[in-house]
Amino acid sequence: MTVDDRTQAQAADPGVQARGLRELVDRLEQLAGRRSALRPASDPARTRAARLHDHLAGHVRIRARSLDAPLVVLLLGPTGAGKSTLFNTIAGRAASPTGVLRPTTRTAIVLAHPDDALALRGGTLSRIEPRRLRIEEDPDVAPGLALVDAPDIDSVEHANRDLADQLVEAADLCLFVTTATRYADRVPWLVLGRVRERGLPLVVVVNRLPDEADDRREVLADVARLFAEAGLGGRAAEDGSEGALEVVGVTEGDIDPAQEALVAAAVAPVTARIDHLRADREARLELAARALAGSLAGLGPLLDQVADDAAHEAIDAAADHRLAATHYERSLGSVRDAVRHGTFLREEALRHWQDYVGADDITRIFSRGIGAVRGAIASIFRPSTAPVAEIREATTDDLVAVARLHAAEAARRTASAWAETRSVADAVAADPTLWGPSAGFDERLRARLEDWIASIGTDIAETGAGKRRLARGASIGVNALGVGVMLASFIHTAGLTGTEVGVAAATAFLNQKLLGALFGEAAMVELISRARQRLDDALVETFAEERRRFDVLAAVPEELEALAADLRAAAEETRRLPATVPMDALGLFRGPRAEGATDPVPAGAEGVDATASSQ
Ligand SMILES: Nc1nc2c(ncn2[C@@H]2O[C@H](COP(=O)(O)OP(=O)(O)OP(=O)(O)O)[C@@H](O)[C@H]2O)c(=O)[nH]1
Ligand SMILES: [Mg+2]
Repeated sequence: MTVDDRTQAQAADPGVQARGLRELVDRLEQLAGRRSALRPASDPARTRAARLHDHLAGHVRIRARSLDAPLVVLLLGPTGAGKSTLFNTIAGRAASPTGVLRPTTRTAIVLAHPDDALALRGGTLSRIEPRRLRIEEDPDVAPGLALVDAPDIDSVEHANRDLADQLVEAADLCLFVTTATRYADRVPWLVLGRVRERGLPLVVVVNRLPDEADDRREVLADVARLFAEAGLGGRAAEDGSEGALEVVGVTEGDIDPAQEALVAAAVAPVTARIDHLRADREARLELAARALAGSLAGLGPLLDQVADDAAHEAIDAAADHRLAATHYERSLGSVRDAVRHGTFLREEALRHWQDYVGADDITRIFSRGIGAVRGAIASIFRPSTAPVAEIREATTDDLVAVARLHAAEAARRTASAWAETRSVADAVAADPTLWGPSAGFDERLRARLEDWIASIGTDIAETGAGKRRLARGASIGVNALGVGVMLASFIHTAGLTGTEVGVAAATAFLNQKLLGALFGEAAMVELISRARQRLDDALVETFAEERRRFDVLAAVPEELEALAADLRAAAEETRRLPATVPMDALGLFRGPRAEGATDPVPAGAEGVDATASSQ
């Protein structure tokens, strides 16, 4: 037997298929979880993500474990169609309030045998909010089938529609209730589209039909025609021919006010189907298998849609990040310009420095040659009077101010662009501080600048170490030299354009002469370029920090791309499932007990296989 033969044999083995299916469901549920965790960016995407979750947890998982779990028959339709009235008629009591005020039903009302109630709560109906779920336990109804009265699908109540949608994902059979006058309404077709996509077996119940037989026939034929036009013409029969959609008529009857129900005979065509399913386990299994097959066939398209959502969001998220990056880079560029040309420096601070350096003396000395400069330096500078603190402070203040201005500009531009962008508008609206620089911006930048100035001091000490120059430098004072290097980082002759004359140019000239004389030309250039680099690093870090406030609000494109790819791969996998899995493996999907096998299978348990031989 070759590996291929073995793989094929395994693929044909119903036990392997059933296990494989359950493993696939586990992985799909993880994917659905990842999708929700990555916060879908729009309402439709949210709806689809929730649908995938509800569908996997409420139906596929339950049926992949056991076809014997209680069959869920759902009464669905527009408000006032008479769903609750039908429900009460079948229940034989006023279990679900009916009414003239629309909409009436706001919770899912479930009629089930007490043995089934636990399985339903822990399984099919586990994703329904407990306050929106009422299980009417009735020991007199046969176990194995739960009848659910749903809220309407067309009311103004969003919560009603959401709940009805959740129930559609969980059901095994949909009894779509409409009336002789309502069946052509537009809204229900949206929900019916999902019923079709999801492969949910469907029976249409046309309530309140006229008495006259011809009129009744005419209405029912028209209903069948409309449903067929909408692609709901019924499933393909075994022989490949198109099976007719089941359309069941209920003639308008008198209401029994005590039971809020019709006389039992009026709804006989509906009750007959339910009674048949209740009485015949094989019929239930066949329907459950059909519902599972439909579910599996519908998974591929749904997974693809959710993958598309994730892929679109990845593109949007990348654009959001790019937008923030563009604005912050532009603003950082403006700060760099200001730094490079020293345009933010106050003239008075520069003058102060010049006075200290003794501009007049030094120019005179320079004219006599470099040797004289070295000899005279110590006598010119008066370390005790160096305006180190003042100039540092003025420079830091000015640099912080110019950086804040541009950080504010970047924040304002990014926030206003994001406010217009669907994927991030809510995040911007929720945090008004995004429109300006972050709280503590000044303090953080100031601390970085202090570190920067300290690093210049260290660099000067190291550059001059062991050299005669240090002695001269030391006599001037490392701090004073530090100010020289600091100023030279902003303004030096190479960075000045021809138009920048006056105090800035003069200071640059003096600084360079002085530092060059002390450390040598090459070491001076090194000192200044290292100082400039470290200053740039501090600014880059500060602006990155500012931008990060935006970045954390937008999705991570790579995560969404990976999710989309995984969802697409999973969709392909569902398409490769043999269409006949549930039917061929019928025995394996049956629950541990014959009639009314109702205990929910604990997560991860392989209870279904163990009982295969006993079925
Ligand atoms: N006379 C008569 N009234 C009916 C019939 N079927 C329903 N009704 C009435 O129609 C109204 C609406 O019926 P419900 O059963 O509450 O309708 P629903 O589909 O459950 O409506 P929602 O819960 O709002 O979605 C009630 O006043 C019922 O008494 C019928 O065959 N004959
Ligand atoms: Mg109702």
